[in-house]
Amino acid sequence: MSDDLRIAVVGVGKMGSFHVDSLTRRVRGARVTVVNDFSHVQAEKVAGPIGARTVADPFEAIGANDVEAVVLASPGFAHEKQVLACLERGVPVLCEKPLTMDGPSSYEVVKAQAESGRDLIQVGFMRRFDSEYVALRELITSGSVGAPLMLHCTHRNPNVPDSFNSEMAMADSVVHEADCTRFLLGEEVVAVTVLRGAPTSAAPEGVSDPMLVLFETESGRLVTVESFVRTQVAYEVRTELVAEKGSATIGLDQNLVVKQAGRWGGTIAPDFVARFGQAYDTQMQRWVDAARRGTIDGADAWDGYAAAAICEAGVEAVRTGGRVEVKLGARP
Ligand code: ISE
Repeated sequence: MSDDLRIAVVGVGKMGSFHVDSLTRRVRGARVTVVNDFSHVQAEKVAGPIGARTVADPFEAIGANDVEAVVLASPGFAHEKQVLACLERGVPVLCEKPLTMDGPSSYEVVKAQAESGRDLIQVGFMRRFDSEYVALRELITSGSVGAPLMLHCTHRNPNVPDSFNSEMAMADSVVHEADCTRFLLGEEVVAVTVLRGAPTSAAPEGVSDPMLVLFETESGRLVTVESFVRTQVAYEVRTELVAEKGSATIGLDQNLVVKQAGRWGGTIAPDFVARFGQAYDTQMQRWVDAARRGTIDGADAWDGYAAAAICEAGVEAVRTGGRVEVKLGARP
């Protein structure tokens, strides 16, 4: 349709090409017009079948005349300058996590957006759109299980590249629980402690995998996170809420239990795209609808900043093995 929102997708690796597919086949009211990737071959492979054009420079893609909104799925270290370029041009941007690589640079982005006077930045914390997380949040806000006291989170990946060390597990994986804690409990995280336990033999020398992370919130609630990225089994993300008058668990992979030929069982998701595909698509539709109205609908720049600050403290806790406080600047 001619009034479709015209979108540039910057970075078309696993996540970016999923977003292109989502925008092309499942999301209404949008069209990918420009594709950028540091690999020209990859950009062509993704752009060709949908009739989009490729642009070699990400900033040229952000500034193009046939682009009204931007999806950033480039590597995290590239986000800061690219997000600021979107702000400068005044186009809505859906930026994959992390917003930037550390708290101070994310805070600069928060301030730059406040100065621009428009909410243009949404951060891709897709679990906020997953039906189970939404149901858990509704359960908490309904008050039917009483005040929330603790969360116990499990975050397991079947495998990751050898370069994925303990710091990356914090910044790339546990960042989701940092956001979910804030989303579910509605308060800031004030301290992070990390316990590095016995590692799996699948982990490279010196890498603590699994590790146990503890978040403390403003009101003193505790959140445990088991981060284990080399289980060699499947993708498992669970959260148990412990409240004053009840508890609730999500992520049990129990939607389809099959009984067949003397066996009983179900399937488990192999990776995060399989587990959170619905959440990614819903997030994209809501972002497109909001961008067409000139706003956002999901995690904002402040949420991206808070998660970055929590992970920065978490990375220090990984290195020092101690308790590290999270320091947040004032909300502009
Ligand atoms: C990946 O980048 C994600 O965002 C996934 O949701 C997470 O489970 C995985 O550990 C990360 O590497």
